[in-house]
Amino acid sequence: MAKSRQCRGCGAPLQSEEVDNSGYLPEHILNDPGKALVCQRCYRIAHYGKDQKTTITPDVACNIVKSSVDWAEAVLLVVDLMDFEGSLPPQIVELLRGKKGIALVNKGDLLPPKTTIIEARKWVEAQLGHHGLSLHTRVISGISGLGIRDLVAEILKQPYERWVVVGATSVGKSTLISTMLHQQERTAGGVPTIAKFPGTTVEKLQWKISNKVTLMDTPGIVPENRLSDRVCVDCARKLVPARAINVKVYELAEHQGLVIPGLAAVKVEGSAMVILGFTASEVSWQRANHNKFEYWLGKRCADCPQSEWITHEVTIPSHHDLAIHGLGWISVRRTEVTCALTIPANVAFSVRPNLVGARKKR
Ligand SMILES: Nc1nc2c(ncn2[C@@H]2O[C@H](COP(=O)(O)OP(=O)(O)OP(=O)(O)O)[C@@H](O)[C@H]2O)c(=O)[nH]1
Ligand SMILES: [Mg+2]
Ligand SMILES: [Zn+2]
Ligand SMILES: [Zn+2]
Repeated sequence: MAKSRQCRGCGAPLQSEEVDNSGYLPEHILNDPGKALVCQRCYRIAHYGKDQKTTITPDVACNIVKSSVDWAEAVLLVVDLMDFEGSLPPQIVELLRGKKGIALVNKGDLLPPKTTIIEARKWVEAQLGHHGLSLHTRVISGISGLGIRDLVAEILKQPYERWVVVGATSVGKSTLISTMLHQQERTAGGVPTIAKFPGTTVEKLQWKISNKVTLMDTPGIVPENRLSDRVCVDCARKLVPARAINVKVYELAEHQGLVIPGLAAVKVEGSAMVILGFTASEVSWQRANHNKFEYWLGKRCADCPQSEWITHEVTIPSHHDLAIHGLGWISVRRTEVTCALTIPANVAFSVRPNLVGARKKR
């Protein structure tokens, strides 16, 4: 039996008994020693971009990450700049306390040109500091290659040989490793599988980026309160940040607010004002009259788990964002705004200093 062999894309132990389980490969391929071994699911993702449900549960993912962190001498923590709070769940913060390593703020290519990389790095460093993590921080892009050469140089200079790449699902851990392997011309053994929906990597999997340094790819930790993890596979694909940031300025008259149909609504109180709406995925905010909110919220996908709506009273100070984990954010500038935020019951939100645009003078 070839049970000890792993899929080179997602890490699953290869098997030819259960078609619907991870690591499946038809027997004649599995027993062919000459073939590059990737499981059927990875093959379909890579060749047809097919959305294939994950087979890993959040508990199993968390245990795999724990043992990988124990194995490693240093960590590469990956967070998604477009969903910072949603991609830094408390389990990760706990796991990494006291660990040596580097925090990587991925998807830097999606930043609007006016927000500099240095600004974004400082913003993230301050936010990480609030969580008690004082890791050296770099803004990168696994897709465009931004900052990757410098990152590899920094890793190779360190005395550590075993590095683990950790983070929430869909933040771009496997994309980062793949880009490093390409830059180091070490793709002969394949590259990790990348997909637009969460739960792609299902086991730990080692990759060498130099003769000395091994990187461990790991399954994503599943944040408990991120909208993109609370929807069906099709909707998850639409919500993962992968596009240039979409910023729109909305002039709201009295009795108007912003909605993302079927997902969220922000009812703004008070007279006319200007609000900015941000997303970096396939959905976007739209302006709506208060009396149409129910109609827009009712446009839910029938395949998604239907949790109840909860309305939160939120005050957003001037120059702050209201970020809905796994969805997007709105931003106010000169005036404080009070609003009623309606989102599914199991989704979290944060109020934070604004990421994009002029900062409040302190
Ligand atoms: N725009 C942009 N998209 C990115 C970047 N890195 C990753 N992505 C996209 O984010 C999605 C998830 O990427 P993966 O590398 O599979 O993420 P992961 O962290 O390995 O996910 P899991 O294995 O599910 O935990 C894919 O659609 C990628 O194309 C980046 O730097 N910029
Ligand atoms: Mg992955
Ligand atoms: Zn696979
Ligand atoms: Zn859905």
